[in-house]
Amino acid sequence: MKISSSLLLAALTLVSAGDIHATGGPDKGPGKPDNRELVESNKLRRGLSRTGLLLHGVALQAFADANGKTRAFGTKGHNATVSYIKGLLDRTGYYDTYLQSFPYTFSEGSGTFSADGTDYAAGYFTYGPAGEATGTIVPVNNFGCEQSDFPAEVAGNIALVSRGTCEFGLKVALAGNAGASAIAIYNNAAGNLAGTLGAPSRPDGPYVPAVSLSGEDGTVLLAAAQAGNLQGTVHVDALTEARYSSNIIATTKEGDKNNIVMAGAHSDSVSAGPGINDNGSGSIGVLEVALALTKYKVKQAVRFAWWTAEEFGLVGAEHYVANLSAEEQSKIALYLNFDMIASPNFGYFIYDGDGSTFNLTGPAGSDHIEKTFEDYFRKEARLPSAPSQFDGRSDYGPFLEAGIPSGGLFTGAEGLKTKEEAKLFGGEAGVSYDVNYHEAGDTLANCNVGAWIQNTKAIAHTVAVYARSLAGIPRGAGVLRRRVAIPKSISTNRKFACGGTHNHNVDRI
Ligand SMILES: *[C@@H]1O[C@H](CO)[C@@H](O)[C@H](O)[C@H]1NC(C)=O
Ligand SMILES: *[C@@H]1O[C@H](CO)[C@@H](O)[C@H](O)[C@H]1NC(C)=O
Ligand SMILES: *[C@@H]1O[C@H](CO)[C@@H](O)[C@H](O)[C@H]1NC(C)=O
Ligand SMILES: *[C@H]1O[C@H](CO)[C@@H](O)[C@H](O)[C@H]1NC(C)=O
Ligand SMILES: [Zn+2]
Repeated sequence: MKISSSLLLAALTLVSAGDIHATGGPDKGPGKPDNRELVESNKLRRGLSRTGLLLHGVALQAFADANGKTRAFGTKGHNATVSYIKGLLDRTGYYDTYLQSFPYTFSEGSGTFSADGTDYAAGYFTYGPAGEATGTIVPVNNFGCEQSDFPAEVAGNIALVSRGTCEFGLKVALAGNAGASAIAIYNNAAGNLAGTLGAPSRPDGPYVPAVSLSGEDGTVLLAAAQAGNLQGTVHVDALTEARYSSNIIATTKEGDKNNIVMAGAHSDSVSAGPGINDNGSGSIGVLEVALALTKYKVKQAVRFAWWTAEEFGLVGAEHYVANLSAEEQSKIALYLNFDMIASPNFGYFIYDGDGSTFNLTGPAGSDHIEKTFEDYFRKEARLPSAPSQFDGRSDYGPFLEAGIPSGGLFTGAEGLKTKEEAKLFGGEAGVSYDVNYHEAGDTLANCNVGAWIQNTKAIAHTVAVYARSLAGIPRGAGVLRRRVAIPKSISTNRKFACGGTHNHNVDRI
């Protein structure tokens, strides 16, 4: 699909004139009877519009284009996204909205690496310091997770170590302790590596300039370094600074605020790494449902959230949950997460909340949410679905840790579609769910609009079901919520797909 500039103009004109979705809301004018009905799945789904999804997509695209091609947190493109979403919600009069603004350390950079005059493709680790170093490339023993793994010769030289066993941040800090002038970490499997040091600093030692290398290059370099006297140069350019950005929180004015149905997505895109972009399908799907809901009454209050800084590690959602008192947490009946919902080679994946497939069971009620989605796909949409690993590595993680039942949808990322999945969903087996992702070109053309619409309908269905009734979700004073620890060993390695925001930079190990 080609999005023309006239469609963009139409989108922005419509949006600023308030022509889309401005009809809902409790304020129907003086004297007019309020004849709105209780929300119902079929009706809410009929209120969704394909044009709405596409127009919001065009708007977000325009914000990115006008602001250095990114909507990463801490940039004007992200703030424009936040203003756009909040503005549309406020116009309905249906929600109490607020921006939860807070500072977080922003980091971006790039790295180069060469050895004996040959350049190797190198990546930057989020939070790595800038700097340049030249010296002998010294292999580190084991995985560089113990100080004793670093031989004395790394002092003043470049440490070379494999990914694995412990966090990148620990390897870099221990290299700093050992006096290394820089470190190169190579992938322990084929392919490139990118990740984060996890925090701007850590107590184990000082960071030194760090670059990532592919598994293939790492193997070649290790052999050459072991053969003797391999000279290398590491160069890192980096910017690290505190930046303010905002979560958007919108709660229906109506409904039981002691039993809140919550749904969220994140509003930031990744920063402009090579070939990395985001098209916000999850945040737009949630927005479209939030706008359609304004025509109806709700029994339970419904709260929508658009999180900031997911790219930097679920920061917005973590900040939100950490800032809730225990009482406020207990008022949230459940949380629904929508992140990547329009991957081009998609599958309809539902978080495995009951642990039946991936053995991580959510707080009681998560099983019910999974079943609600499954039943919807099977009986209403008449579409296949499959379970998706429920690993807490998106914005629902902090909710699981707080014992709040959670669920959500996912259309797949960099993983390869299996033969069975291709039979089930169509598309190509042996190809990534997001194969088009890295191609430059039209944003919306990269999204599977059909999957996007189907998933947005599934969001609407689930919101409608739980806004009417919390049957199946344990509630009440006697209910003890089981907090679920997110296993540290799970490394998501998820690049994000069209509209997604799972970022490779989230990997810490
Ligand atoms: C974005 O919004 C936040 C919160 O209002 C503000 O503090 C920050 O300066 C803004 N950032 C940019 C880049 O405009
Ligand atoms: C949440 O943040 C607000 C504003 O910073 C603060 O006043 C409040 O004490 C925080 N609440 C909790 C429970 O952390
Ligand atoms: C499932 O998880 C539990 C708890 O983490 C663990 O004890 C058990 O061994 C796991 N089972 C399988 C089949 O992986
Ligand atoms: C969406 O992705 C395309 C390419 O895949 C990119 O050009 C565009 O800037 C992205 N849009 C947004 C809003 O991030
Ligand atoms: Zn994500």
